Amino acid sequence: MLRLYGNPLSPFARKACFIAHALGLKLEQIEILPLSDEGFRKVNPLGKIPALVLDDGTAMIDSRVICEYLDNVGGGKFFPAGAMRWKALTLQALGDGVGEASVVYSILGREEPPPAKYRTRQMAAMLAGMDALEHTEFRDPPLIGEVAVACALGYVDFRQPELDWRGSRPRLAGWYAQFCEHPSMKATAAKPK
Ligand SMILES: N[C@@H](CCC(=O)N[C@@H](CS)C(=O)NCC(=O)O)C(=O)O
Repeated sequence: MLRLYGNPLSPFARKACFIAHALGLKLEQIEILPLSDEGFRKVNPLGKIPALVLDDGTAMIDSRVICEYLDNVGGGKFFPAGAMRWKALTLQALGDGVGEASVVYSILGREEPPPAKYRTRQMAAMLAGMDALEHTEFRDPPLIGEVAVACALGYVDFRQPELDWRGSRPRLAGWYAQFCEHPSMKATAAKPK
């Protein structure tokens, strides 16, 4: 059994859950909040989710490694070979970067007072990243890049609902609305508690 430490809200954990769902792989999901779980460092010394633990105790960390491993064991096609690979990995890095900026922006917002300069930098990364995505040709069927972008946008909607990113990015908004219909997006959407 594959054990995934994650949280339904994390855009990075969602990537792994999306790939597993799309490939019909079963994951035992262990829900944690990494910032308040010091014991989790035994699994991932960095204290970040997601982390995947195999039957033999091997731990894998970072969604990029975990997603590629799941794709490999599930016989998937989310990580292509050849020239397409670098495009897909670059798009994954861009999507993850938007997600990471959104995560950090929201964590910094909880500080008193919020560090304005560093938050502004995260917001700038988020907005410029989405500007670049407005001009991206997305693939169908999706590769890992498309999955990363969609998980990041879902997280931005959750954490920064006031951000009208769709207004000036109609192509990205249209693509995302359509991608949300993917069965694995529906299956991995965080449910309100
Ligand atoms: N590059 C990592 C990023 C993972 C990450 O930043 N996860 C966040 C949750 S969304 C986390 O665990 N944060 C806790 C911390 O930074 O201490 C990945 O792709 O897995």
